[in-house]
Amino acid sequence: MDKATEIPVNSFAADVLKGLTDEKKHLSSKYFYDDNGSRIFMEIMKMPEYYPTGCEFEILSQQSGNILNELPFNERFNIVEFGSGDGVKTKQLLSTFMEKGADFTYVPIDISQEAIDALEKNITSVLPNIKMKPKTGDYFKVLETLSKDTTPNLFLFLGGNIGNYLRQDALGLLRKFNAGMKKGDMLLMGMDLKKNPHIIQKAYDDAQGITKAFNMNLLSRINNELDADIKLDQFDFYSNYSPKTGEVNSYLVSLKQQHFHSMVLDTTFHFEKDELIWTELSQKYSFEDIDILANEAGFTVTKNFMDCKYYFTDSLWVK
Ligand code: AVI
Repeated sequence: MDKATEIPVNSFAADVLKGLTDEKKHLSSKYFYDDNGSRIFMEIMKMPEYYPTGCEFEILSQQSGNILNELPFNERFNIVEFGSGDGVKTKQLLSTFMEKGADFTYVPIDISQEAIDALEKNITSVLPNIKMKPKTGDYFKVLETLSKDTTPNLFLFLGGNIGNYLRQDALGLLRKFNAGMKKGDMLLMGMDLKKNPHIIQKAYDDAQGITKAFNMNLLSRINNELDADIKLDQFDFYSNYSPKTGEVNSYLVSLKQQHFHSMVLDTTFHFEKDELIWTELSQKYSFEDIDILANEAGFTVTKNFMDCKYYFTDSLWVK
């Protein structure tokens, strides 16, 4: 049996094997978020250089009343959140909507039951009267059930997560969201804006090395989960923002010609000196880019809600 058939498809193991044997090496940023990586990401969100979290918090704490005013619903509606995380920012929107007397049910969706349980506890401790129907599992299965009932929906996809998808994949995901939505349903998209390149560069290459540790965690995962012998100090981290394309691309860099072996994959991986492993795309958008993406996915942009520095937008779209 060859290696490709021995290793289950769609697993970390299969993706590492493919990513590190392709001509241009790559590892997906979706694998950043094991327990350790999620902890490092929390640290990133607290860094002064990493502005998106604070900007989106500001938007949702100060402008949720304006967001509510833009919703065309005059009956009960659902607020459906994809990948809800810890809910710190969403809480701002939910509490304003409740203060203003909006009649809604909050439906957070996450693949992790643990994350959903923590979120429910967190939200109900401050908003005990909230109507909440958390769902665990696949976004699209939940969308299918929601599209069968006539209640209008406001969908939330916050945090700038769309920027971590390649253009075609982002479009594919948004088209799938669109297909599961009813005419008149709304989508609030967190999107990071193009800005002074120095600000973006610092956010993804901090002096303390927290973002480096976030990326290096991929190599630790390979060592721990795939029984490998990568020497972590033989790799560095490099991240670059290109104002021309709006892309931040992040990489691990091999500091010398070297190899490592994984017992689980039964494979030795070779690296040239200075060879790169591409780890992440974080796309930044202009308002024109946002319009084009929304239109190509079947939406119209209703309004953009920005922080006071115009660094980040929660962009409200209608189907
Ligand atoms: C989760 N995602 C939106 C973050 C971003 O800004 O692309 C992940 C991240 N990568 C480095 N810093 C933060």
